[in-house]
Amino acid sequence: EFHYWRLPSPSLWLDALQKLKAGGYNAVTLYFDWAYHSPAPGVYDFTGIRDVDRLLDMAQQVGIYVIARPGPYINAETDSGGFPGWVDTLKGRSRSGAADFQAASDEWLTHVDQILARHQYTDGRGPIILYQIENEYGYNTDAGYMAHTEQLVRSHGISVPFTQNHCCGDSTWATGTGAVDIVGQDSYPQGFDCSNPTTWHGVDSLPRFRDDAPIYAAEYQGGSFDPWGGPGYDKCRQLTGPDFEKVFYQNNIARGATMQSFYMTVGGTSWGWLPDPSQVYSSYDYGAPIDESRQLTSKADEFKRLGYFVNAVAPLAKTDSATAPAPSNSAIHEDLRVNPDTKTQFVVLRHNDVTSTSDDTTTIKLSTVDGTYPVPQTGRIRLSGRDSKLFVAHYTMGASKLVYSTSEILTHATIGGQDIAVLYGRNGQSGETVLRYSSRPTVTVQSGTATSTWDATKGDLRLDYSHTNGTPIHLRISGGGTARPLELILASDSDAAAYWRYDTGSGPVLIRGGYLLRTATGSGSKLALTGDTRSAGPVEVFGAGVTSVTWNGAVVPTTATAFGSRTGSLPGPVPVSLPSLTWKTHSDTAEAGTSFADSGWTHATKGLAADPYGFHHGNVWYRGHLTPTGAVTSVTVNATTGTSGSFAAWLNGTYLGSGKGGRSITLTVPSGVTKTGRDNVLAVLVDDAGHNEDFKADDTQKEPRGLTSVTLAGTSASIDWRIQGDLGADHPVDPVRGPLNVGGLGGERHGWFLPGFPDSGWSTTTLPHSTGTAGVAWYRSTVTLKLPANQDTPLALSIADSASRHYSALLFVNGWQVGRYVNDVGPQHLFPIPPGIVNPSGTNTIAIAVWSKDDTSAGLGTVSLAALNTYATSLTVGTVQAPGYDPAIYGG
Ligand code: IPT
Repeated sequence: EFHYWRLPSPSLWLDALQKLKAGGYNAVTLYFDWAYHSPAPGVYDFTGIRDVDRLLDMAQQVGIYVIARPGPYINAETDSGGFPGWVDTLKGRSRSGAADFQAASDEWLTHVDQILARHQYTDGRGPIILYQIENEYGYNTDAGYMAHTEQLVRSHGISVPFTQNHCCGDSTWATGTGAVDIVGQDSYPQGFDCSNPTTWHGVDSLPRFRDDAPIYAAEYQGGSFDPWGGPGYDKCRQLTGPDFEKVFYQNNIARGATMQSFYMTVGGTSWGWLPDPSQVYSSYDYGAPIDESRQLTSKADEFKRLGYFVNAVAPLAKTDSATAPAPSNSAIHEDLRVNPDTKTQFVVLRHNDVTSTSDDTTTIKLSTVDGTYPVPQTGRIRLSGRDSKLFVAHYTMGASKLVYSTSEILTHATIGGQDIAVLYGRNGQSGETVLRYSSRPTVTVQSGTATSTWDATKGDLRLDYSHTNGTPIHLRISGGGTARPLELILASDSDAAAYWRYDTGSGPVLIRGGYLLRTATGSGSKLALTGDTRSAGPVEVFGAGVTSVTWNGAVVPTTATAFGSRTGSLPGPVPVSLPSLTWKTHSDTAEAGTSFADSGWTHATKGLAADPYGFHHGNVWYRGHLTPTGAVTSVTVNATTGTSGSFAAWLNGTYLGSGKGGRSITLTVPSGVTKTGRDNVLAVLVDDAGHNEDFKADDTQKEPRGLTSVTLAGTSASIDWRIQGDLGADHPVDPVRGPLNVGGLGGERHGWFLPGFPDSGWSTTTLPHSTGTAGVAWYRSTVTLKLPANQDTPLALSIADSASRHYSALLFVNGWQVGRYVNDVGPQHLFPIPPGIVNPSGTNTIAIAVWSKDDTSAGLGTVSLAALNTYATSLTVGTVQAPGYDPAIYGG
């Protein structure tokens, strides 16, 4: 799973897709977020950062299939689960056949299907192979709505099979009205609490919902989200680390799954007001194999080992469950699957209790058409701690016949008159591979150590060896009646993950080295490679007849090896240095004062909730006018904001205090503040942190946002309210950054976050800084970058401060709200900024709106730019064009 809408820089979509493809994936599931495209009824945008046509073209170019998931409901820890703000104001129940909702949903699907229909595999025109209707639609279901939606989508020319991802609730959509073609199961066996990252739960089952459809793990846990105040994504990455991947994903194969999608595979950013408030903060890194700043983690290595195997060993696509004799060690569980056509066997071993961390060894018994074997014949199979192994037996591996191996298969290919197979195992553990020949073959151990034993009766060549980090064993086996020699590479897990396989127009190539191989194009003796390096280092190339290699356009001198490959070296990146930041500041609490003119604000005639006025995202100001006859002694305020949201109140410009959303608070009014018999202004700033999801289709996303109640002590005067939110409301003045970028702070309405805003009148300051006054203050920095060309340098804004200071902040880079920081809650302190948003060789504008909750700790800690890494790359990144400050729009 990858979310283009969590990466607002289209060039980087190609980066993500290339990393998926290179990492062994043959397909990607994509949610399409309705709210991201539609600020108002009838208004849809599919341009720029919303250009999904371009995204699907990229998928086609990269050669990766797409499972499209356009909702209309998507959940996804995003505001309203993907419903636009305007949809939350409809009367009829969402995700039902209620006329108003149905019409809205039809409108979205009509727009998005028009694009999706152009990219279908069934028409030979694109990558889309499947289309998901709705999302985890199990509770409160309406079969009429489901059936209607399917009919509508078909009428839009969508011809690929329909899927649904069952999670819970009664309806599975396997049969009856509204049934889909392929029902998958969503499963997150580790849950979403990353605070105990070594605590595992048991394995789960994967049901087959329909006899005529594959077993589909529609969303299988690829990481976990993390809430405000949570333990952070490093812990999530540990909870769902390579050991978890290995055990659980191989178990899915053992259960018969032939489709598995991993949620999330590419982390992202819930930039602007995309986050669903109760589940996530700005980072949607998810502890995923590819992290929020698009870097490959050790989890990507495990996916690669799995993906390369799935792609290389075709008989895996059609297997039946079979009964295996019990392993010698009763702590070990064995699953067996057999391909009914080829009789190839797949053995999956794990601990009975997958949470067990014990170090166990076992032998197993294999019975295949090649005979019956105690496996291994020397030594034992080891499962050291939380581990799983998937062995293949009776398999035609190119021109060779694999009887069995206790090493796992990464990949194999016929390249230039020889077969190459890469098998791997844990560092320090032994392996045994048996191949069958009609006569004794010639075995040459070219590097490392292995022993070979020939059994003339059976025709078995048995190889025994140990997997060792840093020293892959190379064996050449020729003769023996086979059509081609086999170059067998026996590597450790991590050395195996260093290989890249690519199928070019002139056949497969296998490359070892580099950080990432993006493309490989072969023509005759020439092989053109593009990719990334983190440092200079060696490269090895297996390619049929290849004598000349280029890397990112430059010739790489290479020499031939005894293995049939060529080796050379690749250049690395140059170091990056970043300037320190200088700051200007200005306060932004005019809206709280008595002299502020609010006559242009919307009169709150429809109640206090913000959504009915079109203010769906971000901060909202309220100004209430009252004429009390006696002194107001206290004000009791409540606001519904979503978790992590807060509010603050002022009377006649005097700060009364603040509260947390959803909790009523009584704020004392100091004496002398009330002006009896005259106009008084009670100003309240509310931080609407976003709408809930609608997981059970019961309209929980419609919980109102904004002020919910205000009562006064000391007076019975009524309050006449006016409300102010983001400029343009549901017709945002900046359609490029779109409806989720800004709210209604004065500085947001006046363009203080934008490049080009004239801040010359602001005061110069340094960070950390104390303002001494609760309320909102802005900080701006203009910084010139000179990042090295042809390098991918993921940058981040880094904020540090003592958690004893009570403030939150909106972080803008070049006008884009890249994150929301809550100093006293955390845990996020590092906010990645995607290339394309950053100007790598010129001026960049950082603007931070800080909302301090008390006078004593008001201000901002230290803020710096950090380079998370740098890679020499072939990736080219286009600047994301977006408007700067325009006095005609923001000057009023
Ligand atoms: C499942 C949702 O389908 C997906 O959108 C996302 O929210 C995911 O969970 C969690 O990140 S719902 C879950 C309860 C199975």
